[in-house]
Amino acid sequence: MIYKRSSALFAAAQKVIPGGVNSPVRAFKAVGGDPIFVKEAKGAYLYDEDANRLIDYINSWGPMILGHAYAPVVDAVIEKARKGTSFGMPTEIETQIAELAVSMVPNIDKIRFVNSGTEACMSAVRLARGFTAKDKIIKFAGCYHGHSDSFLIQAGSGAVTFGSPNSPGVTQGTAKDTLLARYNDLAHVESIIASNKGGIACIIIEPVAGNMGCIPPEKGFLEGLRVLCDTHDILLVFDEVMTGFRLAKGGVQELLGVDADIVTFGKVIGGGLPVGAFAAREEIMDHLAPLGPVYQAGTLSGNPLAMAAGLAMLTELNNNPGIFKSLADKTEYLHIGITKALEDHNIIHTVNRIGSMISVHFSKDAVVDFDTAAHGNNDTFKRFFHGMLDNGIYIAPSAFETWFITEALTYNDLDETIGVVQKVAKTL
Ligand code: KE4
Repeated sequence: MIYKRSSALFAAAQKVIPGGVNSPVRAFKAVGGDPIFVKEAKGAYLYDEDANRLIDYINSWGPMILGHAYAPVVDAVIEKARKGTSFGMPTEIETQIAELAVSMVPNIDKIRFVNSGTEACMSAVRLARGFTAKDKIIKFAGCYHGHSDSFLIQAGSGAVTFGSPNSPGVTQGTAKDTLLARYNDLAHVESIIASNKGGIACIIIEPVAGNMGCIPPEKGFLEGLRVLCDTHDILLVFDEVMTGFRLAKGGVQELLGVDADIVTFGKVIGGGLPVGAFAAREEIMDHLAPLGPVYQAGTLSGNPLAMAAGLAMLTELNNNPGIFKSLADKTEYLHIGITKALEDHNIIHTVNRIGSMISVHFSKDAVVDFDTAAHGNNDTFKRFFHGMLDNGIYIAPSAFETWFITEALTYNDLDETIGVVQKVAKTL
């Protein structure tokens, strides 16, 4: 593949945008080489600035679940834009999408829209702290909830599990209130709760992890968290920014039958425009300003343009619930094909999959948490990534990401992808 124009655009971008990108993962730092600049996209395909066609397995990191430039979403945005893009005043469409989301997702009575998944998770934690009058939170190593200070915390000295900042600019004062647990390790969570009796406001988790590659919860893990939260008066926050409206109409709560107290959303809920949201039962949500004392606000929150995209997207998904099984079937087909292609060439690997989320790990161990995800052979992954890209397949430019399947993919696209894995496997 030729990437001349992308490289030239990247050189220009770096002069005026830090690292040439507006979000670090796009810079290809984990895989090397210059990032691809996209000119346009339609359905399952990206068209880059060098006129290469790429089958897209990232789909803007999740939002494009029905494919790029999906007509009902595009038409809704164009129609709404002609009537004004933002007023900073209430509009009917906010109520319409709120009513639809509440009807689709279990255990929520009310929802507040914001402009990103980060804002949704940051606000959810503030709400949990305000509602419980407790300061500490438990998060899981390898789970990503956006770039709010409370989340940019890495495991401190293992035993005590106190976090330490994993970014300059995050203070020790903030880090001390974030406790780090191991994903899929209920006993570890229990020990942290025992060491912080009465001080934990919430446990925030990706109920299916997507930021260590795709890691489903082991049987009983989420159920165990639910029991611990009920026993110790802790709120359970499901970060469904990735999984919401993707793994089922009602997200992981519906798919796996575990109830959360607060749920956060992003990505799909905005149909490709900047929308995040957080939701809960009424007694929790009514703690939010202007009703209650927990402050949260945003100039463009609920703006008509983003709401139009989100409403069109959720309406399509709500009216066609068969889409979720179709997505899962396509992902299973891809899984089987990738596994056979890599096994044919004796490539040590493991594939994690649930619903329309899948990831390939070049590791012999089962990938069940951050540590085992880190065991993957990153050099092999880099060769795999570039081999796929050079043959027209765009997968996540990091081994610590999940792929996102779009309904726009045909089985021919899947067969083409599997064929490329066969070809690339020879080079690994
Ligand atoms: P945003 O602020 O990027 O909209 O959402 C943050 C977020 C929160 N929770 C989960 C589970 C997420 O996956 C994300 C963002 N996901 C990353 C992909 N790993 C977005 C890609 C990026 O950072 O550019």
